[in-house]
Amino acid sequence: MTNKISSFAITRRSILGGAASLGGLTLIGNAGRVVANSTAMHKLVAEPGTALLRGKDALPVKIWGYNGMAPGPVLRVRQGNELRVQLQNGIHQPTTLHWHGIRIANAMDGVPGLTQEAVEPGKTFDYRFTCPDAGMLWYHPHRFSSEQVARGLHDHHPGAVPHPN
Ligand SMILES: [Cu+2]
Repeated sequence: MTNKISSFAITRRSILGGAASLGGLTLIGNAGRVVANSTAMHKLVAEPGTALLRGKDALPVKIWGYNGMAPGPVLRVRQGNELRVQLQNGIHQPTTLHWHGIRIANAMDGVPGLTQEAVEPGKTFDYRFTCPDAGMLWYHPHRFSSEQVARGLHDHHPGAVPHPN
């Protein structure tokens, strides 16, 4: 497995196991990266990577992941704080980041053709919003979602974790 360590601001390790089920396949990804209470600009690069299927004879499989990992990093944000994430598109399809279930301004909601233009290959988009509610939520692309999520572009279910003060 390629453990691609990104420029992501890692402040502590997640206790989550790093496994995610995708359409009956179980991927053993990297343990979730947790970014605690940080208002720095974080970077999520949608890009190819590798992961191991579960099993003693598992072989690496090609995936798309955030920072090359599936699932992508856990983003832990204190309720009421701002989350800033730069998405960089390193795959060959347009993509976005949708913040599933988080009550944010439409312009940050990542629905191409409705709330923003899709982020073309090689381009970036800066997401910036305040997390109003405590909860365990997740992020994923909202362009060609059935393919992009299935290939590994998602965080843990749940993933982004605003929590109470
Ligand atoms: Cu969703």
